[in-house]
Amino acid sequence: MKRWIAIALLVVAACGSDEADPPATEPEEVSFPSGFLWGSASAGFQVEKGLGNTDWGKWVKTPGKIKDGEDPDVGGADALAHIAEDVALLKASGQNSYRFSVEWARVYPTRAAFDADQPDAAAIAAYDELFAALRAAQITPFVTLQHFTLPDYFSDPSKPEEPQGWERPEIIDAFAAWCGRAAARWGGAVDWWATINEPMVAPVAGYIQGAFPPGLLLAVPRALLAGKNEARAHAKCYDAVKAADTIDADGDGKTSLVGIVQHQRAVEPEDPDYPDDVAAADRVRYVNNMWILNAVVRGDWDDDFDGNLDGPNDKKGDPALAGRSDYLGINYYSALWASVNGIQVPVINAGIKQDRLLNDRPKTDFHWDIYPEGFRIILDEVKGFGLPIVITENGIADSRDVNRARFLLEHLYELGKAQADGFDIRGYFYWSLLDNFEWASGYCPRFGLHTVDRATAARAARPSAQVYARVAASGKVTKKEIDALPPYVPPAPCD
Ligand code: IFM
Repeated sequence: MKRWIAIALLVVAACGSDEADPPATEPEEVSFPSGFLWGSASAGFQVEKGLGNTDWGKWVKTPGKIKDGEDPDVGGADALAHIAEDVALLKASGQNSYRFSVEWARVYPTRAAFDADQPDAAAIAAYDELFAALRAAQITPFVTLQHFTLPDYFSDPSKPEEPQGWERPEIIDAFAAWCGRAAARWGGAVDWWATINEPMVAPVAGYIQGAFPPGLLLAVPRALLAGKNEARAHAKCYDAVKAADTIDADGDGKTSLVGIVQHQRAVEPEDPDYPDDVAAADRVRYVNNMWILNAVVRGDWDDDFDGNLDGPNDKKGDPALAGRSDYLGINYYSALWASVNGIQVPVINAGIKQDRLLNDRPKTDFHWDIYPEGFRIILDEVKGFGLPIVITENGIADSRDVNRARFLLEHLYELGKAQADGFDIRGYFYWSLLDNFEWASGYCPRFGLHTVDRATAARAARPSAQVYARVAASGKVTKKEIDALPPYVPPAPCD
């Protein structure tokens, strides 16, 4: 059915009805429990320098791959040289937790060093300094073990025809070894571990959309292989961290909480009245939001990604995978449209759009919809797993800081309502602490609560950092304060 006919029918139905539903009452205030993690997130490659020995380090040097040829080694935040300053920013903006990654390739710069377990002394010293500074400031570290980058001795985008990173079978045990060693070294400082950040994003962006290394288009079988190996690597990493980290870092009775971090989109059919688009959205939602969680929580292995467990290589409740997430790390930003029009991704048989969606929602500088209500949609999808949830990322590209306060409060309000409705949400990490290197988009989108001067690396708080500080201090968001904020204004895209 065409969209306008459907709208007309809805209008007629509404006019003809005598009994309108009473408007749903929205709480005046939502609140979060004490002990809630209030933090922000970052990732090594996006804020550190000197990671040229990674797949991304090579990729950024490849002409044409990054907007304006930008490179984190030039004009970046250089976070490991600004540890005290960044910890002070966390403190000043009321945060009690910080999510960041420790970089495998920094700690083991070469394959020989990795094989011999000879970590780089300067890398260890830098991360030790960060852990010590966080401890002194009573800020809980939340540590990601892999955030998109892989050492170049496992992933070399200059040879895209060869199996890359997650496609290579040996990466599974190698990654588990890295996880175990990191957990043994820093387990005394860390209780919260995240294994792999956004395991579905890297294969989709790298093998289907061509925006991440190895830069292939529609190479779906290779993408799916990478995704499968990430699921297996996550499970082995989980076991390795559990075995190596038996220290309760903060004395709360828990030694290590290990989880996976998923990027969930509120997946919608481009035309909700067109059954083929509705079916396409169901397929995309399943592959993007559910496939890997089914695998590592329930052990349900859908080898051919067809949505059932009837295939010859499918498995129900595989003990090598099941039960490998103590919490679900959820990154939520926005909506995604699926349709049977446009370029179709084979196997999934759908076209996907996440930028410039043609609807009335306000947009970010990155052309993503601002869609706080979508938070509840993606939370409802994962409720059945029965696990605690940590919002490991949520944020807005907003260089002028004109929409961030409203974005933040509206999303936290939705989260607070979900919590009141029984969701067990343990923390919220705003993306990001600082403006940083946004992968293929370079320094263009500005997600930070703090700006970073490209010439001097000097940081400065944006006004929204104080809005966040106020919420973290009170543990509350009220409708009144949201209503008092100016409405969203049109974005200022940088591209
Ligand atoms: O910057 C990224 C981050 O690395 C992973 N999650 C989404 C963020 C914004 O695109």
